[in-house]
Amino acid sequence: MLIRKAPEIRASEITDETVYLNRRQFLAAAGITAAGIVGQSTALAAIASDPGATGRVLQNVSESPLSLNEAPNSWSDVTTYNNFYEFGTGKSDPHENAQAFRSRPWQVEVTGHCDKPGNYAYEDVINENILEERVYRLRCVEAWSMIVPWVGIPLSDILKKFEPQSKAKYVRFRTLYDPEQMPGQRRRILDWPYVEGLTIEEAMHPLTMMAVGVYGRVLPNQNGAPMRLVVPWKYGFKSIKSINYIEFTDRQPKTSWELSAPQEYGFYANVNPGVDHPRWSQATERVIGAGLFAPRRDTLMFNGYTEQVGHLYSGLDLRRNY
Ligand SMILES: Nc1nc2c(c(=O)[nH]1)N[C@H]1C(S)=C(S)[C@@H](COP(=O)(O)O)O[C@H]1N2
Ligand SMILES: [Mo]
Repeated sequence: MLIRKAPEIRASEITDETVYLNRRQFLAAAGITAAGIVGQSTALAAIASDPGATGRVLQNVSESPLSLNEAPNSWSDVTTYNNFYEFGTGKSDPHENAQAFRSRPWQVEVTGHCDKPGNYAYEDVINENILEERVYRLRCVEAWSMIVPWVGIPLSDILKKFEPQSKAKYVRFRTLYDPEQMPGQRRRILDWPYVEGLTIEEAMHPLTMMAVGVYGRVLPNQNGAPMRLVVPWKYGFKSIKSINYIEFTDRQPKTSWELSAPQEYGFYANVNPGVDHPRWSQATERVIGAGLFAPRRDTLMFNGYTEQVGHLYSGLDLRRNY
């Protein structure tokens, strides 16, 4: 992955000091208690007046106690500063090149060690009546971060429907392969299609979610419509977008970045400020939207989720298993 030098940062990113309402403030302003509501996303209230926000509003979104109590980045940060190499390697390429992408109708192939394999329609995989909003920090391996109000379903709820067998030790995911729609796939930047994987324990962990929306609305294409993984304690590249294939397997799957540069990217990719990328430090991160002169933020072990996920890695050498 490329890191940009300061002169390549667009002016719009620097001046984008958009409405940094404290989350509690906007909850109060919207007349909503911290206990949460069902029916409308609270983040949605914060951007109700943002003319840039697009996409169908998702109904029946409940607030999750697993959310960070921090203000999310702006709609514009979340939907125009993206990594999605199928649509180009620049940060604004996905937003520019994914507009015409057909993310509906959508089929997902489910295969491997489970009792209910098959081809499922989006609607069979995602029950839009049980959506949750989860405000998580996204920490990219390139050492930048932002806070995103995702909407989705715990991945475990989805995977259980396919009835995984005891031989299912890992779950492998794949992005759609369609070079006609995805111009980045016409160039050999990666060995397409993009593939990712998790251990079954990681996949079933309550923090792991399948996102289908952001800011209370259907996920924009550039964010991985119609469904993408969100694994908040791992580097962003684990959160594979536009998934159309899920496989239960007994062998640790190879992932796209591991295949492309095994000395730089491993299977686990847990956020770890103590293990530097061979080409840059992982100790701190640039906070998107904070302004050019804002101090960098200290990166936290497991992106701040040590208490919740640390046990998954007891006995694992995190320096070797990067
Ligand atoms: N299929 C696919 N999924 C992907 C990527 C990609 O290039 N292709 N980029 C990853 C990286 S590096 C990051 S940081 C996140 C970015 O998610 P966002 O653009 O929604 O913030 O998506 C991840 N998922
Ligand atoms: Mo990333």
